[in-house]
Amino acid sequence: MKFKLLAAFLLLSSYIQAQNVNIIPQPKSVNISTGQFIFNNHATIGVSDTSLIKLADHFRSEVAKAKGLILSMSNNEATSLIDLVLVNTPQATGAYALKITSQRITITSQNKEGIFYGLVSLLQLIKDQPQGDGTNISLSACDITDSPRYQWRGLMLDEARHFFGKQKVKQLLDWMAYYKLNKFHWHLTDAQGWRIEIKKYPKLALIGGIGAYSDSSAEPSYYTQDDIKEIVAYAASRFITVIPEIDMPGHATAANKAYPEFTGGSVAGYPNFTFNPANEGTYQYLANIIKETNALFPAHMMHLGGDEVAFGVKAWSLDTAIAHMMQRKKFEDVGELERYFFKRMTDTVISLNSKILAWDEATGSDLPVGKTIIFWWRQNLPGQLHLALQRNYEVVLCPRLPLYFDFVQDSGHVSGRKWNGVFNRLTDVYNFPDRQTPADELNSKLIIGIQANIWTETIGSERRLDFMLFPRIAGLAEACWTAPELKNELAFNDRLKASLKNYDSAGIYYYNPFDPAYHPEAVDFPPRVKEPKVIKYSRHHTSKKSHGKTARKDKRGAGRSHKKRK
Ligand code: TNX
Repeated sequence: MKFKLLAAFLLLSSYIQAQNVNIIPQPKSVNISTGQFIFNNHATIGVSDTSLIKLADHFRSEVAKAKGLILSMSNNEATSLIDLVLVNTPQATGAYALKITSQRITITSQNKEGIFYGLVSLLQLIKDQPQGDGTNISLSACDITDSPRYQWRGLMLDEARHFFGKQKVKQLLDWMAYYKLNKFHWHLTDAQGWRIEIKKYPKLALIGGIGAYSDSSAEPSYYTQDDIKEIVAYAASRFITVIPEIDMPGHATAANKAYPEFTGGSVAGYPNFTFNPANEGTYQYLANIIKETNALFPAHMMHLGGDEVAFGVKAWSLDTAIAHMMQRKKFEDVGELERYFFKRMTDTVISLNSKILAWDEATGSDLPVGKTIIFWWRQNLPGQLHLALQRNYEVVLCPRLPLYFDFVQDSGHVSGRKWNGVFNRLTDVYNFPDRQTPADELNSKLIIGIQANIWTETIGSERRLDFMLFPRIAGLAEACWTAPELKNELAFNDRLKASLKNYDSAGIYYYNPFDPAYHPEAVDFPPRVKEPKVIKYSRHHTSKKSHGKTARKDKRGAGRSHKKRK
């Protein structure tokens, strides 16, 4: 009896083993059938359309990297073992079907994105399997159909605070593609550094590029326009759109270091934080920057920031030229001036036929519906999300909780942010947005997707960047892609556990939530011991309407030192 039970157990467990289809993000439907496809050097690839050759090539090089198998292209579709087929039936962008039988593998989609994602799923299945005897990898026969929940599946990297460079960005794009993420938001300018070459204003990169958050005299680091083109092309071949962010009118210290004639002045803790709204030259200068930048990014989307202007805006109230301008224009407060500034610059973006993207502060500026995407980041101000939807703006959800990856992810970690003690565990990321967002908003068609943001004040090395990103990026992927009714955290954890070996073989220094001691926390800048809180009365932040009601509620912004804010 005992023996029979054991045999039944072994049979069952080998059956379960063979049944594993470890794909992250979880596809829409997976049906396992009987049989195995034996994958080896003989597996030739055929395409129904020459436009798919590049995708096949990409897949071939990934398989060669992962398993050392060299696949060849077949010019005869009938005899190829892996078929990529574009079909005419209408489908969502990115949707695909992947069918594995013992004879053949077929990927079909109506669009190239879909074929690409089908190949990514296949690659994940291949990577999941042990090599077998010699070079044979056996894949369970199965039928997968899949399509994404959201069309915006984003990741933002802040390279202004710390610069990582082309190789790291390419690696990041590889992993984004691996997880079917498709929007790379590149935060290229901020107070601590300007990271994009602008030919008309070379000092922006040469002088504005000096320094980093942890070292104000670090040698200039920035991307040349050729670098940018290279990255954009690299991303495009992985179906990732790159969106540059040129932050204005705040977070402008680095630019103002290079061209001080356009500074909006300084206040304690925020030297030259804004551009000068009373200097007509500022608008032309920024318009030229926007034009040059826009020409490098074929997506025709520009993020103009627009966040946290309140930090530097006190300097505006102290400047006589700005005061005169406000009188002339009959502006009631600096908030109105801020909106005027932002509107002018966004008009420039629109005149170039590009969409405007901006942080949720911009919800109050009268930006054109249909051409604006609002990034809701202040989770403590749900009213901003509500307002954006009410005004019919498209919205990307990227609330600090749980989507800021500069936040701590484990109670034992010391470096990184928390919000009143709350931080961003993998489970929080995974369960977003369904547990956290009110149903009527969640169901709004205007929510086009979600995005995680990696701010890098505390991240100065690739090792720590990895540590903060992996495996939360996997949780993000499933939050972005998988239909809510199919999400199953236990199953996700199993798939993730099984795939950690891929991080190991890629040399990724990841946080292991199943074994936190596996890689100790990567700390680049040991946190300073906290000073006791002193609550000061700050006239600027508690008074006036620079941001209307909402800003006043954002208490984190008020009266604290720069490093602790936001
Ligand atoms: C808020 S999100 C910021 C960034 C900081 C980040 C740190 C946003 C629009 N502004 O400037 O780097 O918090 O978590």
